[in-house]
Amino acid sequence: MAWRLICDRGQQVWKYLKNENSTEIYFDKQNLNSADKVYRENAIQLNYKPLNIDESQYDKLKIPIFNEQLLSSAVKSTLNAINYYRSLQVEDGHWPGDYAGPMFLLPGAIITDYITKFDFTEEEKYQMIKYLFNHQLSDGGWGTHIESRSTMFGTVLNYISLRLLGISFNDQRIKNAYKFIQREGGAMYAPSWAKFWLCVLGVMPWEGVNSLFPELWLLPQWLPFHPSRYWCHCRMVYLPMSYIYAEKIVGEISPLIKQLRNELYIDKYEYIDFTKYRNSISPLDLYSPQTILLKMLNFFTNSYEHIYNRQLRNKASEFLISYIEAEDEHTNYIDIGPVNKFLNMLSVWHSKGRQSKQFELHLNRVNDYLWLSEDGMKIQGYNGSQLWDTVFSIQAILETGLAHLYTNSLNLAYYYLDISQVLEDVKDNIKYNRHISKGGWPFSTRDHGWPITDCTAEGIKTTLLLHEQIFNCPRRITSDRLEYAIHFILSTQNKDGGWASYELQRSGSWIEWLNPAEVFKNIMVDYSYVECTSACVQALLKFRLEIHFPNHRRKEIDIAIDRGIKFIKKSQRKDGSWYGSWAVCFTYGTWFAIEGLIAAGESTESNTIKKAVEFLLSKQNFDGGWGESYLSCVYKSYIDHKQSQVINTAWAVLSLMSAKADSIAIRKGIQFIINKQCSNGDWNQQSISGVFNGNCMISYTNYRNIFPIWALGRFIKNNYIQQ
Ligand code: LAN
Repeated sequence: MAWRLICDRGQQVWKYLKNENSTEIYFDKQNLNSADKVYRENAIQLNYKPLNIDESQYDKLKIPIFNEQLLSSAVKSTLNAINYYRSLQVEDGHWPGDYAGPMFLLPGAIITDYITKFDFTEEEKYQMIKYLFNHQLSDGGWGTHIESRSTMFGTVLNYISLRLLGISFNDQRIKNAYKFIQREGGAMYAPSWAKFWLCVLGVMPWEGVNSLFPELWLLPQWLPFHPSRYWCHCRMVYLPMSYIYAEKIVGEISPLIKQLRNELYIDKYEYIDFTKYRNSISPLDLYSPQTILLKMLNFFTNSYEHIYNRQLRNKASEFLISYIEAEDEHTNYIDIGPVNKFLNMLSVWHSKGRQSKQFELHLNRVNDYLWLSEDGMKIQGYNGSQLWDTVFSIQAILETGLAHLYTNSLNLAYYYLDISQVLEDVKDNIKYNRHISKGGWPFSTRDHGWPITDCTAEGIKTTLLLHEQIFNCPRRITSDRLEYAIHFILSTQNKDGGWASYELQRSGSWIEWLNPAEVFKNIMVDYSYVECTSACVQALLKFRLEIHFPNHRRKEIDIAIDRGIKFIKKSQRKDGSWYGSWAVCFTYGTWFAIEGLIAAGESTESNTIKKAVEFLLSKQNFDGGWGESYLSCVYKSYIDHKQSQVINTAWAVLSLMSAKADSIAIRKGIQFIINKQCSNGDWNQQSISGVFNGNCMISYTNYRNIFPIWALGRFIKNNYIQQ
């Protein structure tokens, strides 16, 4: 195969090797979620060693064999599964995987490429075109993410991307997309995040968007609506957007741009009064409508745009660009996510120039976001999910009680934990509204460096587990590093007792009234989440048990745990479930809640647990599995998937085992997981399982291995101990 993934301390870069044959890998249009075949087939070819499982091997491994069939097949299935999965681990210890899914990210990269002429390679462009066509739907449009129905957000941006990549207007597939856009009334019905890109590209005048009021950043920080209080993702996206808006950056108006102006609208471009359409949005896209309050504020800021003071605007621009540069430096030019990555890059191009050192540094970290799968090349939702997949993989393998068989793999994974912990706060953290970082773990790599509450919690848990369970563990993650991690966790607990994702909640939830993004919910501040809270509580509990730290901040930890548990209980829904904000959906949230509660000593007879168990049991399908549609996340109520999903089943079964629930339901679930396994130890990729902001899905490719292994492992361990 001509493409290889090269990894270095978590950084993932796809390289095209000119001398090797390129083979196209088949993309199954039935299942729009990526199965990550390119990486996996490469890795399996290089690393896979067949595992000869016969009954006598179990004796050697000192696993008791019972006459009982299910247990025996569970053991077989687990060994086969780990044998396959460990071949996917790379030398720096992490498990790479496709972390894409959103369909509005690649356009940002392509538009930035077109304007700044940084030039993706021909091979990359070829794969991007393949990706975009692979995800075009039968009505000619594209969704907001790979499994969604067509939206204007997806269609307008991806249409433009293909045109910029050189696809002709006469191409039938482009014509179909063109018709879709025309049917929906033209590109002025795309949401504000798409309109922003249209303005930058020069296919919509800047009057087409509401004012971003760049001076907002100069107001005093104590104001409850000051941007420094927003959720870090929202803050870091609106930061470069405000700069670009202040400077009204527009790329060169080439003949192609002029053509696009004629393709995107129904009326002639010159005759359209774009100010009228600032708030227009297709019903296909509308998820979080603009409030009356926001519309009123827009009225004022739009009016201010006619009379603004040039000096003040310059001051705002200067402040914004220095803030953008600080974010670039803090993250080694990766930036917090793929949206601000390209917006920052464009800002730096404008302020420092194409030949500047800063632009060069940006260019070096573009590839961190690219991923290649059988569906083509895409921009991922983050620079990878390295740490997150690794901590879960470790826990899944350890759960089987077979750590002694996998010491190499676990030692390598420990190495990744070691090199990815953040050991310093960022420079001028207070000036740039950054919480402390020291001791925290990020979701991806240390170079990225934004620490996250639950990633830190899982980092602590797995470090302690490995210290306990790997023979001769080098213990490079020293006590003081763990104490800093605990300090990070204690410093991020919210007033409501829960934990948010990156930082403390810095303003009230009323601020959601000002959310300008019609396609996302709950983006304005960092709220407490059941998943993050449960992970943090579990980490504190595990740390408290350690003989090395018997009294370290004992009182504070005790109180933090109590408050966390209260938050979890308070957020249980009437039907006994918990809403999961970061994966699909109630099975995920409920799994986290149950694990946290049980770890904290909640009785399995308590009402809270009993109701949760009842909820899960009521959702089990006839085939023994559980299956939740991603629409559960969107509509915040349980929606069945057509088919049982292995990942949902694993979460449900793990929860039921923790809650010591009905063993028949558990056995049926385990049987379902085993039945679904492929002969090489893998599971087929089913529907997409991650989500953010209620409305956008994201792939977690390794979940299809991690969670079945974890569930099977717990099943074996439970039965092993009991008999
Ligand atoms: C993530 C990925 C990780 C995820 C967990 C750690 C799993 C979660 O428990 C807390 C929230 C967090 C950190 C999270 C938040 C939202 C992110 C960053 C993402 C889903 C990855 C991509 C997404 C980001 C917002 C995508 C860029 C799009 C914008 C709307 C800015």
